[in-house]
Amino acid sequence: MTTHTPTTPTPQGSTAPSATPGGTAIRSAEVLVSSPGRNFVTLRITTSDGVTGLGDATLNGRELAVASYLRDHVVPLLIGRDAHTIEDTWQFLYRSAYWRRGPVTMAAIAAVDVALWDIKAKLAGLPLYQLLGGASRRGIMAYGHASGRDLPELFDSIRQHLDEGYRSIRVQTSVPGVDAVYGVAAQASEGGRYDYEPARRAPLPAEEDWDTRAYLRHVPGVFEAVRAEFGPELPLLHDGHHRMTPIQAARLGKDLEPYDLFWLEDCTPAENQEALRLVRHHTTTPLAIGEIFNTVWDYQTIIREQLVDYVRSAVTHTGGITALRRILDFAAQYQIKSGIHGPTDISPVGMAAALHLDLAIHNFGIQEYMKHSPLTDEVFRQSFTFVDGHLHPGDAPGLGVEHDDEAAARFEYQPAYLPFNRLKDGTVHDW
Ligand code: EZ4
Ligand code: CO
Repeated sequence: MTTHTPTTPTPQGSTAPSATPGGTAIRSAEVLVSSPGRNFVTLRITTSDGVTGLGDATLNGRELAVASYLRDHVVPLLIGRDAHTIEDTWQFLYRSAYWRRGPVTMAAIAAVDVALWDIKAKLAGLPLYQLLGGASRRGIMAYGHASGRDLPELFDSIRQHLDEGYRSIRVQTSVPGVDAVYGVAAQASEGGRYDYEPARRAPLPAEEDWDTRAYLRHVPGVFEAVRAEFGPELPLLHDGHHRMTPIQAARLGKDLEPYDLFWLEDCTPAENQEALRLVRHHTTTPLAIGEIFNTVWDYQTIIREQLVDYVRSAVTHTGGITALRRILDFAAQYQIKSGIHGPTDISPVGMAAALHLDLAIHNFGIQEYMKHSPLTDEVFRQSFTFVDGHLHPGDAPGLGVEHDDEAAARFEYQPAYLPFNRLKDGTVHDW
């Protein structure tokens, strides 16, 4: 900011770089909260020429905190700023808040960042990936979520995903003696689709149970059965969802080696980066981590010591395209690839942002992709395609997603919580 000639103070009192000619000053910014099947928070920025950009600000189970952060503390700072100054706006929001990092702050910054990239690409008349360096591949390999309470149900779910065009599959399974387990559909919903939605719309979180020893005994046999049924080629993934200690994770990684996993995700709680050293020394099963990380600092040790193989951050929870691009460029120097978070709590806006980044970067690994519900698709009109296991963001200018306000008005916000876990003796455990 100091290198800029001081300009007339903008309405928010800062000397932001002056708006370039052509009507790119930000005229308004709206926070749109809707619940088409599940809750989404969307930021829409409009320039003085009426060009709009969208950003996803959804933080599953804590949605209104980000809506307030944006509405009460960020939107007033955006009015009058030059929509083209993406980097300056990112630095301004990150540094001027003084209170740095954290999921709420970084989700809010991400929404602004992505909306400004959308606007810049629309003004250029180009799909966003062209501004990020252009396409580095023809399509984006995506994996879906198969699950089952027993092997026949799991095999059905895998076959269904193959029929839907998936060519890489995450496998989650019930554990004998444990009633409700993360990532396993309670039942085959109408139409036979296993639809697992982690955030339950209710005033209180659902309670699930957990037993790590039972899990460690059960899971290797499941992967042995899946390999026997589906053969050696199908890429298989598994999510440990932060439940193991380092030594337990090391054992699971070793036990799963014969089944050639694409990755084992979130094997230990993510806060302690050093925990991955022990796991890494004991197993060649590839590791993925980071869906709950917010900044590059959460990856500092992990990337420098090459303790994982895939970075799992979402564009939406890590400060946007600007910040995730930096994390992935850092990771690339250590042969670590992307595995961008993409469950249904990332809105179609957040998914589109991920796809443009996936297409452009060199160190792309895989993209998580759970199809959104038909209700969600009514509110968010998308232009991405999914063919033979590969996604493509499409070639519409910008992100390629439009928000239908009329449709959104039919779906009011409903309180929703992620479940949580207790061990058999009642102790709260990582979920
Ligand atoms: O539980 O996004 O890999 N994917 C996941 C997700 C997370 C949810 C939490 O909001 O672990 O399903
Ligand atoms: Co996960």
